[in-house]
Amino acid sequence: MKVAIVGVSGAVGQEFLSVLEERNFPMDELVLFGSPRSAGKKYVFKGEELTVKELQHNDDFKGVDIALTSAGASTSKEYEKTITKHGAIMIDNSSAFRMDSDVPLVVPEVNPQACAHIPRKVIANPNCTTIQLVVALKAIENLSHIKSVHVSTYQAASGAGATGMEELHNQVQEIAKGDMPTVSKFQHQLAMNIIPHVDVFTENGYTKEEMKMYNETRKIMGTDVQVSATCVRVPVMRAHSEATWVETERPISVEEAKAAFNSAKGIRVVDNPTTNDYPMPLFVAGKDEVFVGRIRKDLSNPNGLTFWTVSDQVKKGAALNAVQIAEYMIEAGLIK
Ligand code: 11C
Repeated sequence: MKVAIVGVSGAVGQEFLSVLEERNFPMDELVLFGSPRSAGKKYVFKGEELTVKELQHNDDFKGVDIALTSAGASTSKEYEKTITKHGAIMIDNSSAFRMDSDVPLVVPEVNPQACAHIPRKVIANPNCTTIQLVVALKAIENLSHIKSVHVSTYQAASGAGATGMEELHNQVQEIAKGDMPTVSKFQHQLAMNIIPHVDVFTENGYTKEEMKMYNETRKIMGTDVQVSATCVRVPVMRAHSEATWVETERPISVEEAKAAFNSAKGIRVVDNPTTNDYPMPLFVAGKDEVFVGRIRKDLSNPNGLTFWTVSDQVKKGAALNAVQIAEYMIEAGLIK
């Protein structure tokens, strides 16, 4: 098994390295690709130093079985054929192909069966906000069909990559020194602030990030669920949080929901108001699961339930989900 990482110098690329090592992913060889700027950089994997090759239109992907790509949507579009032409399966973390009808959009806890049909040899990894939402929704959908979802996100700086995290870190230091914080990556100062604006606005007044939650959730769940999202950037370094309200066909009790979350794959329930226990980004950063807490009835709707989720955006929201797709495909005999 030969694996390639494309975009290895970015936040998700670096996370691919640590997730593959942490999970002892079954492979014989790992090759790293990056932009001309990161070509030549060296990274250590399992004690071995690997050098980043420049991503180019050549035959470098000959012999590669799985390519984990996270170099932005335009790079993914430009290099799709170069990566897949010799048979490599491209598991792509960008938004380039997510809504293409011939590309499955996969969260292994929800719709692994979609991996069986890959006419373009491309599988898309959903947006991080969608991944944690659908892992939680699936547990409820198994009890009763979800008709609608309202969700408000609290998204960490990590969603904007390494430069987003760096900007928040620098702003905190600048403020502590009494200097004016430097703003470049985000639309406004993020430290000591929240910004109700992630990605660009679309014609209907929602942002692209909010529309990704609408479209991607429907594609992954394979249902007609209605989704209305408000996506907000918060001054947290890593791990996104979401407050979610669902309306189901029949009323679901808190006990039923808790039992369903407890037995669902990929979920850890932390929900004990008497001891102030609920998921928080500070404690979820670096962990694999989607953490669920604050499970309660929606007071405005007898068929409504509300809960709070937190998940590491760089890990389950990106690199880990892609690696889990690859693991599923190997287990299911869909690769080799
Ligand atoms: C953020 N969710 O937090 C975005 C980043 O479609 O893969 C991920 C963008 C994407 O800013």
